[in-house]
This record gives sequence, structure tokens and C-alpha cells, in this order.
Amino acid sequence: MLSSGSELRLLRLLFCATLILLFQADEAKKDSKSACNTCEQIVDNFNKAFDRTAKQNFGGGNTAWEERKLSKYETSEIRLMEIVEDLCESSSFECNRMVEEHEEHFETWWFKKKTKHPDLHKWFCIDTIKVCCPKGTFGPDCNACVGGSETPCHGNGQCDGDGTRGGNGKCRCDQAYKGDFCLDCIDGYFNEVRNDTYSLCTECHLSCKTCTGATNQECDECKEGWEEDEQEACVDVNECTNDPSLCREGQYCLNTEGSYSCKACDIECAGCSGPGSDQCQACASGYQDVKGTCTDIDECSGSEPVCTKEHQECINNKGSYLCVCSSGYEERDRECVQTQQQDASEESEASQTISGPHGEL
Ligand SMILES: [Ca+2]
Ligand SMILES: [Ca+2]
Repeated sequence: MLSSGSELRLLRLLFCATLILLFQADEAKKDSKSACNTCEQIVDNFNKAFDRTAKQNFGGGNTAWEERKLSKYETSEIRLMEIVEDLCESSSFECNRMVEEHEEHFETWWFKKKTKHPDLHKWFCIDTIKVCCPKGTFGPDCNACVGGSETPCHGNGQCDGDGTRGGNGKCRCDQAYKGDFCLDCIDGYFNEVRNDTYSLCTECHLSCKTCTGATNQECDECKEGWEEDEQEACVDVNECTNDPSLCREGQYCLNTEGSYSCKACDIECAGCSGPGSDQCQACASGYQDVKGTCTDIDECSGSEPVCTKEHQECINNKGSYLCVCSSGYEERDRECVQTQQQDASEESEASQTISGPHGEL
């Protein structure tokens, strides 16, 4: 009898072994898919090189002798060798290995099978080295994909491993479709057409979470931001009228289809119900109501002067005003004093001294 400690070790060991086996099985499936891709690439390159070499050696004015020579070249081993040389990028290990391993098959096909089996992909990749399957089938035995090999996934998805010896044949559905067979619609879509083998999913009205038709009266359930009206149609919720305190101070609420947003009030307003200086709840400081619109107060043109110091001038601006010294005066210790001409000439002398070091040397 095993002690509980060694039982535990055994269990762990079994667990690890299972994981490794699962991982290897998964890798093998991936390998089967990539082997088919490699083979398809080889066939593609073969066909390209075949076309390229067909044009080769065709000059103008062929003599009968040249014609004979060329027709010989068409089916010659030399041409096959030229094609085979071009099948892989030198850096592609998988490709070069596959070509090397199956080189004699190319010769067989070239000399014996080409006429009867012109489709190299079918003859080589599917029937001979068995790394691919016919379209619509998958896996080691080329079984039909879910939904059948004619229209895998009923035309609404991708069959896992389609055309390769790998994969599991299950469907990855396209946008709008779901379910094992890609016949069901995801939320926000409805079946416009549906039978056992065909399904067409169309988008619901933007107000519906789920629906049975395209209009807002055919919603099963309204989307967030929408609600049912008396006619059972989904209509926009006006969040702004439902809850006037939704936005912060200095903002107004803007209702939108399915939602709302908060926008900043105009600078003229202290609170507002919409955009513009004519929708203010009150005017901001420095502004006054003129026929329903908050307008800047011109403090400078009031009956009482606002800039009271000597030699001071008033300049109006939006929401406020400035007191500045008149021309010929400058501010010193909060007073406007006459600008001294002497200062200007001293400054220019000083700058000359500073900017002329070369002259002094
Ligand atoms: Ca809304
Ligand atoms: Ca002003």
C-alpha cells in the first residue's frame, strides 16, 4: 500500500503526463494545418514557375528545328529541375524539408500523372502526401465540416482546419452569427431568413437590445438609454428632463439618441440651459442682461470713472476692464509718473557698451 505522500506524487505525475499529452495533441493539430499551408505554398510556387518557364526560350522566328527542341523542353527533366529549384525560399525550413522528402513525387507527376491529374494540389497535397483535405473537409480522414462540405458553417463562419488534415471541424462564426451551426443571431441582430440550412442575420434598430424585426417597434427589449412608449416602441430616454441635476455647475445637459452629454456653458453665463449667451440662468460677473442676452459691461463708459488715479486710462475688455497709465507715463510704486527721456538715452548707451566688445579690443 502506498503512503499518502507517494500517492500525491503519483497523482501529480499523472496530471503532468496528461497535460503534456494534451499539449502534444494540440501541437500535432497545428502541425497538420501548417503542413498543408506549406504544401499549398509549394504548389503555388510550382504553378508560377511552370508559367514562367513556359515563356522561356520562346524567341521570334522559330525554325522547325527550334519548335521541336522547345516542345521537348516543355516536358523535359531540365524544365522540371528548374521549377523544383524555385519551390522554396532558402530560409523556409519546412518548405525545403517537404520538397526534399517528396522530390520523387514531382518526377512521377511530371512524367506520368500530369495529363490524367492536372491539379497538382489535389494529386500531391491531398491524395499523395496527404497533408491537405478537399475544401469543406478537415482532419486525418477528411471528414465534412459542421454544416456540410458544400457550405461549411452554413456560409456564416470558418470551419476549424478546413482543407487541412488538422482542426476539429467546428465553426468560428462570422460577426452577427452564433451557435454550433452559425444559424443563430447574436444580440442586436434578428433572423431575416432562417431554415435548417440557411440563415441571414440583420441588425436591429439601434434602440433594441434584442428584436424580431428592423424597426424600433419590433424590439424584444430596449437598449440602455431607450424606453418603451405607449405604442411599445423603444424611444430615447430624455435624461436631461428626467434629472435636471445630472450635470455639474457651469454645464448644461444635452440629450442625445440613446444617451446624453454635459457641455460647458458660455463664459457670459452663471449657469445655463443651453449653448449661447441668450440661454443663461444668470449673467456671470462683468456681464449684464441686455434684452435676454448676457453682454459685457463697459465699465469705462459708466457715469462714475473707475480708473481714478492721475494720468490713468480705462481699457474695457470682456467680463472686466483694465486701468493703465496714459501714453508718456509709466507705473512706479502704483502711481503713473512721467517717462523720463534721459532713461531711454542711458539705456541705449548701456546697450552699445554691452553689444560692442570687439570695438573695445
Ligand atoms: Ca437620451
Ligand atoms: Ca467689460
